[in-house]
Amino acid sequence: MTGNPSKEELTVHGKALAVGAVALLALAAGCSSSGGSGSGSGSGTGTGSGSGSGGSGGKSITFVAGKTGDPFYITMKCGAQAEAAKLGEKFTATGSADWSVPEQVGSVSAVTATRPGGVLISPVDPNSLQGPIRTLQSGGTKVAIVDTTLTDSSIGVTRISSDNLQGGRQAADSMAQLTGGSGEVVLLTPDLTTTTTNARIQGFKQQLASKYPGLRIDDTRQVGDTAQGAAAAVGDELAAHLHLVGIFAANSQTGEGVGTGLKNAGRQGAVKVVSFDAGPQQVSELKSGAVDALISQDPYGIGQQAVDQLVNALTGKPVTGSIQTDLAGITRDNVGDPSMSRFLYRTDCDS
Ligand code: T6T
Repeated sequence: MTGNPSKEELTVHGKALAVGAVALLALAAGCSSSGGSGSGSGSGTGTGSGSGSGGSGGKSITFVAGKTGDPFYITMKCGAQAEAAKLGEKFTATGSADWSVPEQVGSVSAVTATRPGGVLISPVDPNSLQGPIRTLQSGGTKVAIVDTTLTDSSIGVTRISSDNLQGGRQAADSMAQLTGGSGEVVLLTPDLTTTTTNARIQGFKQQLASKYPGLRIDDTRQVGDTAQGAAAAVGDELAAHLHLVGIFAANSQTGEGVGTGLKNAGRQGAVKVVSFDAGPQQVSELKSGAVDALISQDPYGIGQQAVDQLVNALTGKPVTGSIQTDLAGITRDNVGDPSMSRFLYRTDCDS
């Protein structure tokens, strides 16, 4: 991979980050294409038309996002697209606007019909996408599973993601520091099927059980993958738990809603918030004080590395079967640090 080298102080893999006062604990794919001279359009299925003079012999690489408008996937697309362009490979991106099994199954079928050389995909469900992705593979396409995972870990030539279990533990460390390690906390998650958010919740719970017995989880709420769902849940939780000291939101959308929910209830600042991811709105809420810490991923690097591995697979070079990318703990104290910039997500590839 050609991304920024891991900085020792930012690398999580078991190490806590110590940056700032709160010891830190620690894309649309809207369908675009590049590499060669590709172009793509809209949501649904993107098709590229680049000339692709790269080592794979003109085969294209396609990204299937979990949710096209999500800054996490937009940033992943930017990394994949830049890497494909660098290697001279054709690139297209597709996906659906919602986190939806039927829509992603439709995207995979449409992509399968185009017989791409390689596909990087974040499956929105660990089981329902297995059949369609096996069919894609059996047509000769090399597959990289990125971010979320499948139950059958033999599918794909490589799996690339953050260490989400460790990220959940890191979020718990952050919560303990922010709250002094005692009181009631609530966990918000989009659903109970997404592998990444499940691992984060599991890591958070494990860390509380082993290190912070004074922090008690009062509720784990499924709020849907929307800020509105999270904001409404925060209102309910504040009414039900008068002594709430903290909220952990397991991804961007849930994190975006927490600040609104707290502001609506006049409890901003009184309840500490740790959220996964670092979309622009999350970063702005961190700066304004609505949110206290972000556990951020490196989606750009995930996209870059997936393209590298797919090109290796297509050109007969050795492929790394499993890659974990870095996490970073971001607070008001370190958010402006240049070393954090690769952990801040984008809403377009030109910024
Ligand atoms: O947290 C990311 C991603 O890792 C997860 O699988 C789904 O939610 C996000 O896209 C953020 O919204």
